Amino acid sequence: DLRGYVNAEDAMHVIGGMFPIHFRTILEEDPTSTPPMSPQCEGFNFRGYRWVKAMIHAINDINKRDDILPDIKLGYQIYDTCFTMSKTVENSLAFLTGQNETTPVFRCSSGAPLAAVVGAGGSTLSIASSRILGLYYFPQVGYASSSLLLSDKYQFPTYLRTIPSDQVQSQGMADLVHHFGWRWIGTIAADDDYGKYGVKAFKEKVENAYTCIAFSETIPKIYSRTKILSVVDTVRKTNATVIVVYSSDIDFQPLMEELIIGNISAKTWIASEAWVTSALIARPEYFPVLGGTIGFAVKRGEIPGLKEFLQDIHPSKDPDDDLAIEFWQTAFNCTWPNSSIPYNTDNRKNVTGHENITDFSSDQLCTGEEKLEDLNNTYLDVSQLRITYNVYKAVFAVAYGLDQLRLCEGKGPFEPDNECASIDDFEPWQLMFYMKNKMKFNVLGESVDINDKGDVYTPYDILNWQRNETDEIAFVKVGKFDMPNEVNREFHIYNESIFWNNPAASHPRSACNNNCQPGYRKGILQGKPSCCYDCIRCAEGQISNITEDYWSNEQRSECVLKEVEFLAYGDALGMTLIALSVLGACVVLSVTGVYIKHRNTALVKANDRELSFLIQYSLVITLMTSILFIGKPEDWSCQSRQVTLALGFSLCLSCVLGKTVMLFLTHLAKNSKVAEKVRMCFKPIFQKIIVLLSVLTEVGICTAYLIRNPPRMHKNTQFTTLKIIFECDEGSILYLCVMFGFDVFLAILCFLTAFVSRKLPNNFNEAKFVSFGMLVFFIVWISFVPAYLSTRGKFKVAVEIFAILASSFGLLGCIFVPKCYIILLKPARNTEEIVGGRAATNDK
Ligand code: TCR
Repeated sequence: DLRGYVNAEDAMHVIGGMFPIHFRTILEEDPTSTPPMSPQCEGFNFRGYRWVKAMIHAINDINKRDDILPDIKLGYQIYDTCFTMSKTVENSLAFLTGQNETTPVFRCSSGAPLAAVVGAGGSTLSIASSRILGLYYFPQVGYASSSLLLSDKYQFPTYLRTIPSDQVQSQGMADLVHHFGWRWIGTIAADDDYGKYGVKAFKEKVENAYTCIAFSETIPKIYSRTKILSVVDTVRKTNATVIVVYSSDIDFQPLMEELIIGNISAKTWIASEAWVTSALIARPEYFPVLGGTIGFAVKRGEIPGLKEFLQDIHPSKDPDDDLAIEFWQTAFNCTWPNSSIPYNTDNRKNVTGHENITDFSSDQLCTGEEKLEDLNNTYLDVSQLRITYNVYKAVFAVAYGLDQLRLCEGKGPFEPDNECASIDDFEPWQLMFYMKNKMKFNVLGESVDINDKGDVYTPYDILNWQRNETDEIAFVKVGKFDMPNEVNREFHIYNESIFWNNPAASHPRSACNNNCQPGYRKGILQGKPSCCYDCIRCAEGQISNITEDYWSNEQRSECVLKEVEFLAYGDALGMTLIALSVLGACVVLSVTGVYIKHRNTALVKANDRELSFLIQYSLVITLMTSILFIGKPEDWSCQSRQVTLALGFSLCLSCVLGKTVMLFLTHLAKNSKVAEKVRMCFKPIFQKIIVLLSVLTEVGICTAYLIRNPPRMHKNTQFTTLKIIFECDEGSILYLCVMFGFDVFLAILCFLTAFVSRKLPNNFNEAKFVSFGMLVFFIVWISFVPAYLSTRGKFKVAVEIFAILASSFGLLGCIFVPKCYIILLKPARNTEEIVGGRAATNDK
């Protein structure tokens, strides 16, 4: 059993301490065959030993000072947690009961009351002990437990710490990952409250649409080779090149051994605080795997006099100081004469390479002449005092709390009558009162500010593992992360000074798959994280995001001008249609020619010659408007085409109406005297007035249309992404309907009047032919509507031109062809007698 120094009998207050001086307990073969005993520990931890020394050094420093706790001597009582829960719980109970069932490793007190406890190293241990100590409101200051759980003051009301919570570190790691654009990250966590909650916080902060977690592994707490090998396997198989490890060095080391055996390289490791500067991991032989590691380390400090204090150790100084002997034996690999203290034992089962109980004790005896200066060992390395510095601060926090309690005079905070607690005799919870409030003090010129959650916010150094000239690992500071409070943060990194451990020695990429090549886009993979995607060749036109006039090229990697569609003059269809309308116009003109030549014959003169010429003229107009429909639409052509067409038709139909109204009146006159009177008064001028009024009405409608909401040229990309269809947006559909509706109205009037008088024999059955022509007109336009609505693009325009041509030809054919036939081929019938009713229809 191990005992500490006993001196300083005048110590008035004792500060408890818990440190991992050994790595593990020795597992009992069959624990029920003997009475229960506190297990033995093995695996000497130089680093933990240094922390212990730092605590003692801090107490010595405080005892020497006059400004803090003058005339009050502090003592200490330090236990070894052996990095295990059971030992820690046992120690906590010993602190509370004062019963020395377990012997403290260090003790410097006269049995004075215990004021507070510094420690328990790892989070799991702090949590376990804090649950017990918290019951009695016993103050506890942690120096290395950074798990976020400990910020919860409902569960851990008396826990304070001098290390920032892992919220800060996880945020820093997430910022680092985002800074380098890594999108596919593996995580490995120790199976404890540090690893699990650290990784959880990291995941929450790092994950976004572009950044995903490739795998999450845990390192077993109790050594198991199979479990470790499965982690190695995952690391080997993954394509993530960046791996975050949240673990203490002690837990990580067995995995590290296997990674070396598995020869896994070209990964960038992100180290958490607990192993980034650990001598256990930062070994030259691990460099092939771990070189280039980037890690977070809490702020470094210098503790004056610590180096000398550490060096002031020799087994012969105190033959009862078992730890000094064990230290000496382990450091120099020799056996101290007449000592029964074992060292370098390893009782783990199935450890890599060696089996069961092995004893590495050397036969060589220690001489006591060994030189500490020659020793290259973490214990003496004071270049990276980070956690050690936290230990120092933690001791000061307790001292500062005690000092506050001492300073209370007169009115105090405690019930029942606002009393002060006496420094000579107080309860731990009374000290807790002072430690909870306004914990702001100075240690070695640095201000320490413990907030109401018991947390501190200190900056982190970002370290990079590089090799120095002597082939050792150097921790090069490549950046800084500071989070002075929950919201603000500052992240700086000096990219150039980073060493990257990959063949290219360059900043690695980490993504689930390669970036999609130009011409490919991301496609979701079912059941995979959003960072893993398929590269799918872009569909037609998908690159086009610059302007809609552009279209993807063959390779889909750049934009080319989109194909446009409209009915061009050069098109076969366009040319045919133009030819047809020109032909139609020629036919009409030749009819006009015939009419002019035979202008004095009865047939031409019958029923108003001028109207016939106007009809011919308007047919030329309507036939020629089809030319406006062809060609690339422009605003002007869109506006003129429908209007011209409507006006052409209204002129044509109103002239026809002028004629049929006269026929209608003649028809009526046959049956009634009144109608005969009306007909007699009806002068040819009235026919022209009908025409004028109709055309003026239509002009009015057209003008309103053009002013209120005219058609415009429109690039239609909705219908098909392949092309842009150039078309006319008709503006106001209402006006359009009114405009053509008026034409339809005229046509219906024509038809009715003509139909009623169809039996009239005069004018060579003009009424019959007109009603027939109107029927053709209706049929064409009625069938036009569904055809028009169901076609797209240039064919839509073609359908309309067809309708125009068909109706014009229909009118031409029905009204003029029979007459020309008589004029040209049967001139004998072209006499006034035969024309018949001449006097009736034409008052000349
Ligand atoms: N927090 C760890 C333990 C730990 C540690 C260390 C152990 C930290 N830093 C350095 C050894 C050395 C950070 C925990 O469990 O909370």
